[in-house]
Amino acid sequence: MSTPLSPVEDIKLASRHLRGSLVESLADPLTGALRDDDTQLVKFHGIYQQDDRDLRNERRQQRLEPAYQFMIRARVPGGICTAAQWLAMDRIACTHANGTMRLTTRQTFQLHGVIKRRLKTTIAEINHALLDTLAACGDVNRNVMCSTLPAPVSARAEVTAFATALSDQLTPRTRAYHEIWLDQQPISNTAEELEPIYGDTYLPRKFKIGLAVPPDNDVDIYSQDLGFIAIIEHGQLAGFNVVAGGGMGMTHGEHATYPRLAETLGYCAKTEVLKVATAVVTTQRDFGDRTNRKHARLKYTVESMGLEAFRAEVETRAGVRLAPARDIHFTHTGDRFGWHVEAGSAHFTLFVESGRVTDVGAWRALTGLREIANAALADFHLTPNQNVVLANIAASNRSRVTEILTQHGLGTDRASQTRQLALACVGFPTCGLAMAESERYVADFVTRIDALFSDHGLPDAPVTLRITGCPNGCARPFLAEIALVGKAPGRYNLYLGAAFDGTRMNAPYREALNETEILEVLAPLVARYAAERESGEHFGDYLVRAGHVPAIVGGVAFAAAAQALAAGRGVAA
Ligand code: SRM
Ligand code: SF4
Repeated sequence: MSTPLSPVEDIKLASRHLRGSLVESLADPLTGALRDDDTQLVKFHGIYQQDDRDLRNERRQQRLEPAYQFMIRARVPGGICTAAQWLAMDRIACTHANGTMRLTTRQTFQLHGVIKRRLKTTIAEINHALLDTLAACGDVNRNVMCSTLPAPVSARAEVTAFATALSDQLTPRTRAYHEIWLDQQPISNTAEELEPIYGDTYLPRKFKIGLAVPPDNDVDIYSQDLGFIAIIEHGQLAGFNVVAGGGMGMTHGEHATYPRLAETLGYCAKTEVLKVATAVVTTQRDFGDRTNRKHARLKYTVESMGLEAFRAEVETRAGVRLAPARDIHFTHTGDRFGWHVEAGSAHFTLFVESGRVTDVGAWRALTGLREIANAALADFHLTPNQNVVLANIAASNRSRVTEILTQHGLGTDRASQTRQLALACVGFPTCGLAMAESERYVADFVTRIDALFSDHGLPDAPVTLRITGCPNGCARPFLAEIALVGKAPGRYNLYLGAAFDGTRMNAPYREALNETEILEVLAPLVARYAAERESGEHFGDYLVRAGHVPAIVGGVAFAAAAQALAAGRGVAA
């Protein structure tokens, strides 16, 4: 007997291209929630149903339904946004959401706390600002990421244009979004509507694409389902190395799930990018596992098929023979902060702790950035690491931008390098999957780590540190030199030893530690690093070289290391 399809497959199939009963769900005045099946479908429209977890117990005691609210995620290919769009999102956040904007690890905006009866207006207003939310979530290609860091100007613009082209090519064709949120005329026969790339049941699972421009690995290219690494020769974009099969998510204790780095398929010319991407997507559509959503990402498809068979399938479908990959060299993950001047215009990368654009005390990012946008002094490029680049600032406006930043407490006292590099996912109180604090904890934890390195004579050592509230991996924790992954309130699994340039994952090191225990475990390692490191050697590289953790190659090896640790067999270095 064949394994039944996952229930989400039935919901997608019956949905008439993502319509379901969303119109009826939205109109129901008796509940702040959507019907169960519609909570799955609404993700494809860029919306998640959530409830405020800080209020859960209180509401339960009062016999009230949970405080239902919605998270809305925009689609912003490459994170490129105009001042007018920034202003619109700011206004929408303050009118319909919780008054903050959340910049995400995939270069877009999330709004939290939108209640059901404001959903439609909110989505319509986002569209009015020439942004949308279609396919920001769901079993489709998500927001396409692209390096925001300086590179030869014309080549960078060309790479960014590919982010938009890939996004356009892989956007679902259903008119459901326009009918439900934008009141456009329903089509007369949905049975005749075509989804030429996805088909009626879309992909088995979410799908993610990124484009990187070496030596910057700000998009964490090896964490993507599909990555294009720009090959720039003499200042011109020649083509791309193609990598596939990356992903971060796993489940604690389920060793058939694991994070995995993408592997190299080969090199393609610029003209072949869309063909190759479409072939990878349709291969995943047809070969991906639709029975078990925990085994449905492309990384498991590549693992099951084997890289050679996967590459052959993609080449056949694309009608493209991939050439041997070109040499590439990455130097770092994360963003480069402060001013960069190139070709007559200036760019300022602003550190935004955990991507939360708000006003807190003297740090008034919401108001300061609003003032810059109001005066149209810059474009706003959202980075892959929850920060924002104020881009294309005319030379004559530079001093005015500096003045506004200073007046709002932005960019004057530089945060430590570790703080600037740190990532934390959203976690509590909105994420329904969080097991421990992340965004609300990271600032304090970085202070402890900075103190630890300082105590050992290493003030301001650049260390990549990432915290997530659960092992789904939204802040790409398995690519950090130090990662905390939530296990239970106040308890984290500790992972150590990823490469600073994002080319090697970390290794499972200890389980379910509280903060005191984490710092006790780290202290002797930091002491040894301070004493034994080679010139310029990063913490993660040292931990591997000195044999404190193994160099993990591949997702299966990661899972084996996690299993050994859970079974009490320790860390095999
Ligand atoms: Fe994520 C689910 C937030 C990037 C892997 N992610 C979620 C949800 C929607 C929780 C849920 O399903 O109910 C979180 C909403 C929290 C909230 O309250 O806002 C959430 N993910 C985020 C964001 C906002 C984290 C952030 O702090 O910036 C990021 C939004 C990205 C975007 O703009 O599109 C975000 N999520 C990621 C990344 C990083 C990336 O894509 O580069 C990953 C790891 C890479 C990957 O996909 O493998 C990631 N999110 C997941 C997973 C695990 C998927 C898996 O293969 O197992 C889930 C859970 C799921 O899909 O079942 C998840
Ligand atoms: Fe939520 Fe887990 Fe993602 Fe954090 S990593 S936002 S806790 S799903």
